[in-house]
Amino acid sequence: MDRVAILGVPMDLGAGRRGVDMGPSALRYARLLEGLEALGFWVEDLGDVRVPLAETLRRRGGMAYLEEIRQAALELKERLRALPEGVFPIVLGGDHSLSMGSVSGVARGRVGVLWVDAHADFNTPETSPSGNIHGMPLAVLSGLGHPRLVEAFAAVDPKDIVLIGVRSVDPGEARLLREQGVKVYTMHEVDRLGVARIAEEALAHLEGLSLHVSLDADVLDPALAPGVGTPVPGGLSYREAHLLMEILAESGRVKSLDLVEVNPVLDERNRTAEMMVGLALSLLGKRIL
Ligand code: B3U
Ligand code: MN
Ligand code: MN
Repeated sequence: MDRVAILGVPMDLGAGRRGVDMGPSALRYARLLEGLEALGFWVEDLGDVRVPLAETLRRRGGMAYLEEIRQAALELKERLRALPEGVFPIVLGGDHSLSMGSVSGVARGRVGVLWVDAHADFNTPETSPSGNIHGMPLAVLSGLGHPRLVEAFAAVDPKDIVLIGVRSVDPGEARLLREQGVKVYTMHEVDRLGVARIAEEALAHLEGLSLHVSLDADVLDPALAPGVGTPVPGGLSYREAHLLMEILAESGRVKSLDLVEVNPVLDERNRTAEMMVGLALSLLGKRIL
């Protein structure tokens, strides 16, 4: 039977607002494990990676949490590395800085990354307007940014990255994306081409590679997913998001998944977590008929 491992990272140190540290609980409460079992998977919840609480640290905000974030992401990386091959890991966040650990942890050789997000997360400390590390993980994975992070997590060729759903990019970040040759489908392309065409182009662009999907809840329209720290209007609809997951599932090439940036403090009756669990199930093969 196919195996899934669930691993939580209750971290909000990379975000500008508190609350995404409760994301792993909210996603579990939305019955992720039961949903996967109903699909026929053998599921093991491995619990959470240790992350210090912001209140226990004397420093406040942004880059000040660099070492704590690095340590948590490193622990995630090691735990993913230790999983037997063939186990499908689902990482529950937590802010998106954890994906430095998830992507580098699953990268056995070359990996294609599908980063599904309202933001590009391609800032460096120099280009970031906020200093928040959750705006930097994709740059770090590509080898750009703070040396303490790059030496620990650089793991992908920027040409093996496809961004989908983007609608908020900082000026220096936009320049880096262009320079590095990252493939970006903004909401403009989602509207013009449709999600089906984008999914097929993305799969062709990453031809021959195993894939990691990093799903940021804020890619969804905030009307649908209000439980996020940095909502941006004009996001993916319920139907677009599910169709994207279904087409990726059909490819049979997706080997790992992050569900990040769910903020239960800002949510309405856990609907954002429920939406994310539904998308995970579609990505793992759930069908209407
Ligand atoms: N690009 C901005 C905002 C942001 C990035 N990721 C999230 N928000 N969630 C920044 O702070 O880097
Ligand atoms: Mn993100
Ligand atoms: Mn985002």
